[in-house]
Amino acid sequence: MKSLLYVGETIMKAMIAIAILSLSCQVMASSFDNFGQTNSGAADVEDIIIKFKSNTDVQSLGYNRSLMTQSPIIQDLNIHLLRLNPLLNVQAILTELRNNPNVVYAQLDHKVTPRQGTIEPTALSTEEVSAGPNDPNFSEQWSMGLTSSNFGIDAINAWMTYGTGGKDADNNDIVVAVVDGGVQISHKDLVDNIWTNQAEIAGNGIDDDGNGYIDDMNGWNGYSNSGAQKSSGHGTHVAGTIGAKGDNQNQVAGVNWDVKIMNVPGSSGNTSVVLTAYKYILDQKTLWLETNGAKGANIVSTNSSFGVDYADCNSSNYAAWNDIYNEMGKVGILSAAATANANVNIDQVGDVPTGCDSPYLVTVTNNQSDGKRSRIGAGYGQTKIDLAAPGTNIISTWTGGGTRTISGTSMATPHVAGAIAFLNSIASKPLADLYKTAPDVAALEMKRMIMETVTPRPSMKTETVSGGILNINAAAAAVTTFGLGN
Ligand SMILES: [Ca+2]
Ligand SMILES: [Ca+2]
Ligand SMILES: [Ca+2]
Repeated sequence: MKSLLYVGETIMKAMIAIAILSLSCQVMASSFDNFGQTNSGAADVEDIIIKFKSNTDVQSLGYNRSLMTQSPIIQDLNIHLLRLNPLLNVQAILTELRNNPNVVYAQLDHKVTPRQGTIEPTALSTEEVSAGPNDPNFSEQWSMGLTSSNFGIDAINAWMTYGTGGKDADNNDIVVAVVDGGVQISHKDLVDNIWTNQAEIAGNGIDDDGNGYIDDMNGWNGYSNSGAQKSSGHGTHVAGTIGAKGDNQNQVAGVNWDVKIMNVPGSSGNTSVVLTAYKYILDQKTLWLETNGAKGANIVSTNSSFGVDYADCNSSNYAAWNDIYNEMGKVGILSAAATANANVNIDQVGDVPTGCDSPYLVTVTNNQSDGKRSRIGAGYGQTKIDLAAPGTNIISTWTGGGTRTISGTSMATPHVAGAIAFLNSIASKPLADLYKTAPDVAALEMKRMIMETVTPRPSMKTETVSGGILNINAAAAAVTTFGLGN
């Protein structure tokens, strides 16, 4: 029995060894995938995002209808989703499509994931708390202060000097689109600051305002491609940092005390879901500009706290991303984007979207209160990561009506998205006008001023483009005097 057992053990060990060998081959294959030319979302990505040069379809390019179905994602830009028959070799089809003269690009419909991390504690000084709003949890919002030992965004000084949000110099609402898991729009500290489509009537199945979207009361759901609302803790947290109502004796204060938050769920799942969400944002801003503010929404920033790790955004594999950020940029929308929650050099390993070349992205890493990049892990890159913002131990609103303290680049980025809206609310008349006459130029000027006014940090010289942490008080000095000739 003993020897038999021993033999049995030997066989068992051999089997385990074979199993481990085969497992590590699979792991090698999948990590090669991450750094290689396909995708990091792996096996579940079988659909293709395609952009045609003109309004056409794959059938007219010679593909059989039974092998490929096509549905529009952004019709105006000729961007479609192709669902392939599983018998087809996706890589071979991709290669064929990319070589077709009628195709601008073709890429896989990659998976994207939210960028949230773990939890730890910090607080504002008593002086800072007494200078700030009356919200009971404000003392926990270290990210709104700035002292020699607490590297927040200097919001308290900005609020005291310049204002606390509200409309632009031409009396227009300022809108931030939260592309996330969804915002709880009924949350008591958010409800006053939720964007509402005034010309739409809820639930009647009619596109009352004729903007192309039925029952889009507060935004658009990229998952269901409908006006149906959706909320998540993550999205609600992001929204609170951008614009929880300030000084209302309730919970927390956002970077803006008074802003309009558009709820555009669509941050996880596939790229096509994200594109559906962005399309709504692009359409609303385009309509707003075309109708001189009568319709649509004055969106100045998106918040994008999600992505694909280790992906080369500027390769043909992810071409849709730069395309959509550039299209939104043309109508004056910057996109604040969270980088990976890992200590990786994005310049080297790549990232979607923070490795993307589009100049309309503002890419954000996560700093902790001592002014260093977060020890829970946060991407960096001297050419790809624009700046840091506080993302470690951030208290904000949460689903169910309360608050929660969490960490991640997801929590850093809404400080930047909120800042873009805040800075619009106090911008000089020339800058507000530029946002209407040359919105792309205005957006890039806004980005430049944010980048040039960061709180410099020695360690961030080689880790970010700007070399520091978002400082909205210093940025406010720039935007309030923009174009005034002094
Ligand atoms: Ca509508
Ligand atoms: Ca309706
Ligand atoms: Ca509040």
